[in-house]
Amino acid sequence: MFKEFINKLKNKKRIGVFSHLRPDGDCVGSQIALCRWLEKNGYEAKAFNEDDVPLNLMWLLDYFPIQKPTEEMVASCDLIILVDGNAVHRFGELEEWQKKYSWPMMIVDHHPDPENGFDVMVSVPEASSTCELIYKLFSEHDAEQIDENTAKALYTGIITDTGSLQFDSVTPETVEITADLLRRGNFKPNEIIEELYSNKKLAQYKLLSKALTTIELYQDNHIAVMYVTQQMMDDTGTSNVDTDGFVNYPLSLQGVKAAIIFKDLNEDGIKMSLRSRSEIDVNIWARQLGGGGHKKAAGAWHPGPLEKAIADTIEIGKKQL
Ligand SMILES: [Mn+2]
Repeated sequence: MFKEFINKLKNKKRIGVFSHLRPDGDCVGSQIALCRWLEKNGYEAKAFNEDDVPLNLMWLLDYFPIQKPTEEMVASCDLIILVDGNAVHRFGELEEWQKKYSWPMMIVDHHPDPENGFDVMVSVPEASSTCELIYKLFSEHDAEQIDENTAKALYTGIITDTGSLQFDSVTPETVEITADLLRRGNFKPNEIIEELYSNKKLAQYKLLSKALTTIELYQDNHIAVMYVTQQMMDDTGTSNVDTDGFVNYPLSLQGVKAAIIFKDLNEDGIKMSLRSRSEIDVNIWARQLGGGGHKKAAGAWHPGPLEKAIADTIEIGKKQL
């Protein structure tokens, strides 16, 4: 899987590794593990993201630093690798710089329908996570290079991208990989879960309680909708990042096939996250709204207002039922 990838690195020295904007656990985990692999194999790796790493993932930065890129810093790279995304515009200003510097570019990713034009693509839409792919880079090359910190970074990405090994993207192999990471990393699952999830603030639960009252069912109770407004966030002293995981509440209602959370962020518009636990493909759904993602989890933006965003989204989703 990584033969061409490894070949392409020959005679290169400085490698810039980008993860997508608004990074998640899979992004950060795969970026850090890949940078550690590069450094172990004689390359000079730099990890970049324009956005801040979420608070519950900050501990991973002890294993490899992620910096905000400047044109100057990236200009000196010989090659760029993108992880957990397959369209350059998902990586911020890099898209503009690429036009000027035309670095060779490779991707390692598991989102469907990659953009054309990459020099090497390790694109596996069936994979549970990009971290599962980076694990394979190690195992194809030299599994002994998976040290304790790398194991924790990879484990984090697999856990966060699979809802703690609950999604249908999880295969027996995914579970075998996580077992191997536990062994090599010499840690217990709860150590990572505590870092990731046991850090809720009371204010977040106050916001959740408001959001729960907005749940409505559509289309014979197959589609569930929940929303959060800027006012609700202001009243509880929370922000957009505090809505993480909220969509799982409408999604777990009996009989619901897909759920959407709408976040009304005033002048920024309406941000929505779509989730499916059925044959409904929310990637197709989100693409019709100008967004995208995976079959079971996708996102999109709507200019608003909220009522129109909900009506338009239901109208599109109806066709998939
Ligand atoms: Mn991912």
